[in-house]
Amino acid sequence: PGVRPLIAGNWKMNGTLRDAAALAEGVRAGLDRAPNADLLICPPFLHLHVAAASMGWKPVAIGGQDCSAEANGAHTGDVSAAMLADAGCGFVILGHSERRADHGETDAQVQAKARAAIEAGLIPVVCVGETEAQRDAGEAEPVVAAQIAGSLPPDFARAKGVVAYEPVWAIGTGRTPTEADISAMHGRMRAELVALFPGQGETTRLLYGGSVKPSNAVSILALPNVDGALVGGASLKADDFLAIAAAV
Ligand code: G2H
Repeated sequence: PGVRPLIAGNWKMNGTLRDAAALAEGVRAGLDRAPNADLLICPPFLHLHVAAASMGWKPVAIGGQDCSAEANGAHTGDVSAAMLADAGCGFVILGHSERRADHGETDAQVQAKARAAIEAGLIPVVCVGETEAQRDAGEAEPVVAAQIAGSLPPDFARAKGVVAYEPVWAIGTGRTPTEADISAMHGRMRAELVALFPGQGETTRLLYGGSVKPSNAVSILALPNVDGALVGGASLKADDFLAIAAAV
């Protein structure tokens, strides 16, 4: 009851235009398997348009995997939030650990991007998560709490922003935290959100991400304060993605 789950597919940097069209069509064709979740697919920039078109431009939401903090102008190689909205996006993933690692994105930069996304009418999906060394040092919760405080702009909850917890050591590795660890972290994140956004943080959607697959989706998605999943590898097969979405 309350928050409708969101199952988001992060396609990362994979596939061809033809693959993107086929994958989007596969998800659309199987939609009735997942009546209890909202679905979101996030193709690479160049594949957004073909994915949106084969989706029929609606039943499944489309998102980018990043956007610029700037509105327009001399920013070679960047893509603005307004361009994503114009291409059919309703969402954008921001601050994924791969962008924080590959491009040195900081909490302040992620927050600026989230502001730009909201300004353009997009819903930001902001990713947070600790490294293995931080977890081993017992710092996982304070690290994630600091990322939340630093990466979310003041109007984040009002704009229906989504937060995804992705422990860096669980991404693409096949390893997942224990259910107790996920519950504890999501409980802490909920408390941080309620403190930051009283009256709104209670219903901010909190996704879990990191090696979610059909075989672990039922147990992860049943945990308290887990309002959906951000799925990488398993979102590249329509059947697996739909099986995860059917698990809520
Ligand atoms: C974490 C996740 C999706 P995967 O990056 O964002 O990827 O499911 O492959 O671990």
